[in-house]
Amino acid sequence: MTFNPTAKKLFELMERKKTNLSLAADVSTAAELFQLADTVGPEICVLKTHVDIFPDFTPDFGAKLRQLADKHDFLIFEDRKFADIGNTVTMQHEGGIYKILEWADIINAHVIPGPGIVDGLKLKGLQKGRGLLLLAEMSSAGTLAKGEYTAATAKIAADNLDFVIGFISNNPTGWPEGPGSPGLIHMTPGVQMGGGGDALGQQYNSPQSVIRERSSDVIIVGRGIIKAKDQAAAAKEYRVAGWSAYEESLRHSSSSTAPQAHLLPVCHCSL
Ligand code: S5P
Repeated sequence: MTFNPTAKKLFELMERKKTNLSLAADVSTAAELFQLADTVGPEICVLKTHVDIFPDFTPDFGAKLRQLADKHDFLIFEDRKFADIGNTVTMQHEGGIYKILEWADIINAHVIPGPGIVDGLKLKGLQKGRGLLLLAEMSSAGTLAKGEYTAATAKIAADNLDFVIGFISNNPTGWPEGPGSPGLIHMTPGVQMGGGGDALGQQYNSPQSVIRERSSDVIIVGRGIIKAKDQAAAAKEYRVAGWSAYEESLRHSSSSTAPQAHLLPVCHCSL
């Protein structure tokens, strides 16, 4: 069970808004991002950003996004994928022009450097109540994040339950040693209604497959929504598909002897 305040906020807002949809807001400008966040905000639990893709980034970026997060009740996840030694990631998290620590509720990291990366991010993140997702698997073809690497990631998470809130995963139900410590959240990218992939190795599964068959908790959807003619309608469609699959999982698990990891957030009473 995670003891992190951001995890608690996330579980509560998912239940309140009936959504396990995270939008991967990979648009071309910050102006478009703010517009998109305002349009689809009511449908999502988490807005995922790549702040370094915006040519019109300004120092008030974080404050503007936080206003939208408060307006629509969602969390902000900066998909920075930190991957360096502890000392360096501490500076990357807090400093530079983006000042991610100031505005992102959730960040993520590769564990390729070993557990020191978690210590480095925790140094400033813990006191601000931020949460960390570890990349245990990836959605792209030929990923090296599998098997022993995934198991080692789960172990690092288990050793840091004050700060690690869960994983970026692809198929937690297939992990040989189970999907990590109870209560950790699984967020899965590579989601589109029709499945398929893109020309650069991305691989898609449907919301139903990701939540029901692969036992994830949150679907991360980018181009499935961004490229739709009606983004609000597409976001609603993904929210309904994701949430009904999640509810089916809950019903199924309550009648099974082996509850899935994503049931445990419901008993967040001890957080
Ligand atoms: O393994 C991964 C991990 C991540 S965070 N595969 C991914 O695709 N992502 C991110 O999810 C990626 O950086 C992008 O922001 C989003 C997927 O976008 P889509 O347009 O393919 O849905």
